[in-house]
Amino acid sequence: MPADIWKTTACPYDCPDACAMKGRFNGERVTLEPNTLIPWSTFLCEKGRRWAHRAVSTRRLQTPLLRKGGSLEPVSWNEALDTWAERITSALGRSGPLSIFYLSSAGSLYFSKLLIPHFFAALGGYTTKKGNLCSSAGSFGLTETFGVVPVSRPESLADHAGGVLFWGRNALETHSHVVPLLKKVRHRGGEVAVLEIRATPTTKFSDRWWRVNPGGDWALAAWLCRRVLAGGQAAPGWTERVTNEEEFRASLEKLDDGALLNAAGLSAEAGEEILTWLLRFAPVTHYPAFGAQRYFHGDDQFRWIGALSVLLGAFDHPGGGVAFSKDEMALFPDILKPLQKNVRRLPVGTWPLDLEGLNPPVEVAMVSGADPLRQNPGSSAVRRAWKAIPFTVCADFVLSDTAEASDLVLPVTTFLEEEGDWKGSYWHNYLVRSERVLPPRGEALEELEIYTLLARRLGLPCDLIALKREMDRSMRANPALEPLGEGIYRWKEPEFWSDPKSRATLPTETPEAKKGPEGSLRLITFHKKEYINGQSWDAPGVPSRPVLSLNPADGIALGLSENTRAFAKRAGGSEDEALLVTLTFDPSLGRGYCILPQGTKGVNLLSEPLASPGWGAPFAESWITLAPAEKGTAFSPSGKR
Ligand SMILES: Nc1nc2c(c(=O)[nH]1)N[C@H]1C(S)=C(S)[C@@H](COP(=O)(O)OP(=O)(O)OC[C@H]3O[C@@H](n4cnc5c(=O)[nH]c(N)nc54)[C@H](O)[C@@H]3O)O[C@H]1N2
Ligand SMILES: Nc1nc2c(c(=O)[nH]1)N[C@H]1C(S)=C(S)[C@@H](COP(=O)(O)OP(=O)(O)OC[C@H]3O[C@@H](n4cnc5c(=O)[nH]c(N)nc54)[C@H](O)[C@@H]3O)O[C@H]1N2
Ligand SMILES: [Mo]
Repeated sequence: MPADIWKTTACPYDCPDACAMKGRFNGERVTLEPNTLIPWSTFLCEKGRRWAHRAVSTRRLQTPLLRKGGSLEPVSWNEALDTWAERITSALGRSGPLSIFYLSSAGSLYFSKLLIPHFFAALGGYTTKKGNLCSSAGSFGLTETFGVVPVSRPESLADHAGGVLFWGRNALETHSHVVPLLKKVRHRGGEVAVLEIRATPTTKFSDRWWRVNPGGDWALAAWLCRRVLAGGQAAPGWTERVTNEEEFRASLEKLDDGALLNAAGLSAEAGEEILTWLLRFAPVTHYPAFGAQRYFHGDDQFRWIGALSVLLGAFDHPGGGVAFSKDEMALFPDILKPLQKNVRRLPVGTWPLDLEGLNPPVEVAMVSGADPLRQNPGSSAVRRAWKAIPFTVCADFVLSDTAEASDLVLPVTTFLEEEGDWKGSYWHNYLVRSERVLPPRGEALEELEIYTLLARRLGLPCDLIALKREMDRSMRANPALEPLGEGIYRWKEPEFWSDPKSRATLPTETPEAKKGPEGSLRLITFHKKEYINGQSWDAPGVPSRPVLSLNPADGIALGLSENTRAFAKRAGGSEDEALLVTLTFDPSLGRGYCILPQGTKGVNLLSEPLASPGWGAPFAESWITLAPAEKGTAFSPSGKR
């Protein structure tokens, strides 16, 4: 096959690695390969490679589906759009634009998704979410400390870091293209270390790992700050960049070393070992996890990690800062940002509870690139809220949990069937302009076209396809982007740490530790290598019954045996919310908590719908009880599927 039929594309996932790909289609099969014009796109991981099968999968939605007499029936686009437009018109007439609810999330991070709200701006307003399920708490804490979520460039870490400290980040599974960077640090004589609540592929890869209590990172960081100052080991220039040195010192003085180590779950010896390691491998890049900010005090976790990095010379030595995340759409053209007028926002973690009694009420809800019935905390509350909305619409390319429960399901194209969209990264500094690899499947339409057709039916002036062309033109003309060929661009993104204007305001308060009810275990859910978020439908080897692990001593204390089935239930939740799990014992875990992979059906029955500061979803503020599920038990909840 001639080389010129390879098209440029990029993996759409909410994954930092944002790999550039080459794709081609022979009329039957899609072939994907990594595009190494982005030097980090060295290979395609298993979940990314699967797009070749996903694109042509028989599981793809082929036609719109409309709920008729209880079940979803295939209908024409005309019927789908007419019904939808009618429901919107009557809701607008009764309750105004705030009765229209739009929910988007992390299904695809292509730039074009940011254009959809133009439709809602044309409606005159809408209701939507505030915060996101992913990074809100940590980003909030970092912004409070540094004024922004600080940008680090992977090239500077690769060239300058003496060590990398992962604060829980399970990079070997969730960010695997960072490995060459880690190897470069090691090649210079540096080390990689991890603070974790459990053994992971990342702890196995690393040179050192220490176990901390869930949510205990802030306390370790605060203890280290005290030790560094007491020992005169702080970087000489740290005070010049700090706006509140006196207050910070005063608040550190009030803290108690024993209480901090206890909250961190570490011995004084382990603390000293960590300090010695940090000083030996300075400058160390602090690389916190999304997992480490899924607590009520997720913001404080990152404030204190930020403070420690400043004391250890984040501003003095390249490679010494915090690397978490950044805005992958930072270059989305400002003039194409939709107008945000008359927008009502509900916290992403609690909207299902907040909908009740809301005035004006939500009458029509539409979801795009999101599966709240699987991925939001508190699945039973989400399901109840979704069912209570008079008309619900879900755009997806497969029948997600949310699609299955909606009144109208719209089949969308995947990125592989779309032309001229853009994808950035929340880790590296390259962007991709993607091309169409294959024609749309079945009757699937591009989401922007669907909303444009709907706007036309409603008589609204809103052409999203035209806006996308404008976005593409504007991106191509952006002087900040250096074209490397084949639709791959490099952005010399300014780095926070090397900017002489950068400042930090260090934390002066410490959080309270939350405790669960007697006899319950804290539940920590984590991401898996094999699939991303809730998109597990085509991942091989996912067990039909989720596997929950706990410390063997907790298992024995609760009268549970390994490799048996158990019902897991939210402490205080009802029996019909229980989830049937397989139990395993994991001695790498501490006492009082248990772990379960996220992203399969039913897992979020066990999490609490809550909002943390910064409008994050604190999934780890969930406590569960476990009961053996012997044969013949009367306790047989619906969650067992
Ligand atoms: N218990 C627990 N729950 C969690 C987490 C956890 O750690 N524990 N993690 C949270 C985190 S970090 C995140 S980011 C969220 C992610 O959860 P969501 O934001 O819901 O993301 P996904 O599950 O990846 O995808 C949602 C849907 O988008 C669809 N989709 C993909 N591409 C497109 C597209 O181009 N258009 C449309 N219309 N649909 C598309 C997919 O098929 C899928 O059904 O989950 C959160 N939920
Ligand atoms: N293959 C794959 N890649 C992904 C994803 C995926 O689902 N699959 N999801 C993508 C998305 S949306 C996101 S947000 C990122 C998530 O990337 P990560 O942050 O790596 O993922 P998590 O699994 O949420 O959390 C990482 C680790 O934090 C640990 N942890 C939990 N609580 C604490 C704590 O209090 N302190 C410390 N030190 N550690 C703690 C958990 O045990 C877990 O191993 O990955 C992205 N990449
Ligand atoms: Mo995420």
